[in-house]
Amino acid sequence: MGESKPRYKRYDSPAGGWGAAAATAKVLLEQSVFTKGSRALLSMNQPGGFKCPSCAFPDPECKKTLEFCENGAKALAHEATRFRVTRDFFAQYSVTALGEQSDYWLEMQGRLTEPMRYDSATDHYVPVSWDDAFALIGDHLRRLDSPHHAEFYTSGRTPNEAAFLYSIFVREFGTNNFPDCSNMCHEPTSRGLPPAIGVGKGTVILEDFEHTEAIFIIGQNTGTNSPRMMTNLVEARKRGVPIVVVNPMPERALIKFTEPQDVVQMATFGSTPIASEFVHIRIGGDLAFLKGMMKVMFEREDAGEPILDRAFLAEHVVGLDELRADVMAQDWDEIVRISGIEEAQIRRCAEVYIRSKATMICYGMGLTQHQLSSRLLQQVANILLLKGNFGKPGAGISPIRGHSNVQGDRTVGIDEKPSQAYLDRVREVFGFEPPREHGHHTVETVEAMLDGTARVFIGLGGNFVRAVPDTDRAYAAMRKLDLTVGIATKLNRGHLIHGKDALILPVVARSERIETEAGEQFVTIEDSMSNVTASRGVLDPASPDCLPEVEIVCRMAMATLPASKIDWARYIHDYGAIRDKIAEVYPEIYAGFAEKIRNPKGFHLDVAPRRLVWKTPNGKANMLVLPGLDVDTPVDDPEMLRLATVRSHDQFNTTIYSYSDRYRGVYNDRMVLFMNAEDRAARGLEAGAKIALETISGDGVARRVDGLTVLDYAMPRGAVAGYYPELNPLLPLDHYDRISGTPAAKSIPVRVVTG
Ligand SMILES: Nc1nc2c(c(=O)[nH]1)N[C@H]1C(S)=C(S)[C@@H](COP(=O)(O)OP(=O)(O)OC[C@H]3O[C@@H](n4cnc5c(=O)[nH]c(N)nc54)[C@H](O)[C@@H]3O)O[C@H]1N2
Ligand SMILES: Nc1nc2c(c(=O)[nH]1)N[C@H]1C(S)=C(S)[C@@H](COP(=O)(O)OP(=O)(O)OC[C@H]3O[C@@H](n4cnc5c(=O)[nH]c(N)nc54)[C@H](O)[C@@H]3O)O[C@H]1N2
Ligand SMILES: [Mo]
Repeated sequence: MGESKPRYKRYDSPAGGWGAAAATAKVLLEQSVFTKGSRALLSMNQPGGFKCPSCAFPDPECKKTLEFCENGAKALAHEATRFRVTRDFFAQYSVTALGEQSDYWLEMQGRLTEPMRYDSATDHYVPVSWDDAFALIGDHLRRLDSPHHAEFYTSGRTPNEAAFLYSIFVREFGTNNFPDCSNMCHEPTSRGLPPAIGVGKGTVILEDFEHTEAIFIIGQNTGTNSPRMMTNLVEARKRGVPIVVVNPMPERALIKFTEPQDVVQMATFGSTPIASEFVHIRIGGDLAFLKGMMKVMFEREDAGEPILDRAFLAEHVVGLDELRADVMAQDWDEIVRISGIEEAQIRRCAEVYIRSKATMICYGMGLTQHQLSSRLLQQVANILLLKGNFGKPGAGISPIRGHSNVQGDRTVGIDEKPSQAYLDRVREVFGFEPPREHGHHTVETVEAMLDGTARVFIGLGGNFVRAVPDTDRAYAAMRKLDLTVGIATKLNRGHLIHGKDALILPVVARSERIETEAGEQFVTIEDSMSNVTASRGVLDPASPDCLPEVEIVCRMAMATLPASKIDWARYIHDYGAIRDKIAEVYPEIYAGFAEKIRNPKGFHLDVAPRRLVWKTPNGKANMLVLPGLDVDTPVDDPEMLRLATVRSHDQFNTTIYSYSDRYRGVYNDRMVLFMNAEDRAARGLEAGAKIALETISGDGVARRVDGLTVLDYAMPRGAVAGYYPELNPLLPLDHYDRISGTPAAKSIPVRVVTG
């Protein structure tokens, strides 16, 4: 397991293929669920089955009986595991002893089985009844001087029904403090795009892959983090569609991929090259690259070529002249210097874009985790608008979301800055006056913990302390609280870094059946392309003492708000009644929910720009200008390197499946730093040297991570990468995008220190 010797060996084969098949078999065996897991895999993402608990990419229309995805299989195997964390386990280990174990070890202990309460006298978690657990939560919440002193976190695996009720419960309690994993993820999409195109979601649907003429994939590691999308990319490539990949790391699956469903490729060890053009961008160089492409377009238009979609621009768009002036003012030398890309390659990419009559731009954390990410995404919208790439097949903007229901949670009310119109609907439908002032996002939540105003933290899923920036400060912040509650499937660090009182509440997982008095219930999920589908678990719950998330939310509400007029007791049993309320609060998109969800393929929520309707204040698509070429504050220090914290192929966020990262050639080690060999040599380091990294920041806090092994890797000069969450101690809390609140986890200014 974790203790094998580190090995580093370049991976030159295509991604996918037999390696992926072998990895799937291995994880099912490791979790002792070969038969059960394989059976469950057959109903994953099938009509009548459950939705994959891993990523948010939609299902390919049930074309194949088993849509093979190695990382979906890992997520399922870890959820369906035979291993259990019981009361005996907690009796054996004190919380201090557990705190010394690795994240990987904690994960491998298996599923949580009964509610536990922290006992400070013994430093152990001890069993507690569900009734007492809810009473404790109610007591703490009712005792607060203000409802704003509690923080209600959501992670994106929570289904719509539970998230919706949670948003109503917390608002009736009296606050909009909804820190959310989305605040660390695609929040720049949710906040940056609405002023531009009127909606904070993607406009592309799966069918668009069949009509597109060019695909750009910017800052997203598809083969690892949304592997189902590889099928669409392979199909597009086979049709001859150009794919431009923009990334500081030459991610293996985006270079060459063997489709595990393709019998011929598998048998002949064949593969499909994915990227037709690989753009080896410097970290944070995307704004310069995009402006470079737009400059080519304006230059050629000025020279008399009809490049822009003039009719579309005239009818739908405001701000063309301002955008043009900004782009034309940029100097080619600066564009090349900051992007790290030669002018000739930028011109080639522009040519791909200009020639295509329908282009989609897909992006991930490489674009969203910078200090100016929200405004950077507005530039992505700008370039699409220039050629009218909205409202037609094969075109549009496509944020590749993270957690399987992170988009859905936001749609049904998990939002620290709710609109007044939405709050009015809540008042009409539920008959209480919701709080009107904005609540805390993730960074503000940590700040409120640090300054002592936050007293209670409730985590509906997730692993907050491990996911947020500034690990050491976050731990200290969490330990100041009066109560911390972890509603979870698995034991994680967040349960061990806790408040004076602490609860661990185990839930029924996505792949498991939910039986209530009213019979079997299903939940619903919204994927990254706004499709809403039903999810029905097929396995037995990990333990009879696990509760569904819906019931936990209802019983927290009943224990906290005894005078509430809302029929929480009914919602515990009848999920259809919850969906009826969702339809009442969101009639525009959810009218007829009960009827529509009967379609085994689900239904698509309206995304107005697909119809060329712009829900912006002026009713138009707006080209918004971001001056300059930098998306992160420049740092004047010759030693400075930009650090991107990324995921390995064998983790799901803070859950570590193994210490290896096959496609990047790293085995049995996560404490590595990917660096350009010349940057290494310039620092007088040998390949494989052990170093420490220190953050460069002006706030007087020392941030350092020791014990990193330097690996020569095809990184651009000045750019380094390493793994999240191990490197989160280097990420300063105030290094974030001011519009969205998203920590700039892809651009931490660091320097190497030795000794
Ligand atoms: N198996 C698995 N699936 C997952 C997850 C997981 O952990 N494991 N996590 C889920 C979640 S919550 C999310 S949000 C998504 C995350 O999926 P991704 O968005 O793919 O996330 P990351 O691995 O953080 O990094 C994305 C890519 O950004 C590149 N990058 C770094 N800096 C820059 C830059 O400045 N510019 C550009 N253009 N690229 C840059 C990195 O090299 C990397 O390839 O995946 C989801 N799916
Ligand atoms: N430095 C750096 N930091 C980052 C990132 C980065 O790229 N770099 N990425 C950010 C991103 S994109 C995200 S989304 C966040 C992720 O932050 P979180 O969503 O908070 O973290 P996860 O690791 O996904 O949460 C894992 C835990 O969720 C619980 N869980 C799993 N399934 C279920 C379920 O069905 N129900 C419930 N109730 N609980 C469940 C398990 O107990 C598990 O331990 O991290 C962010 N932090
Ligand atoms: Mo995410």
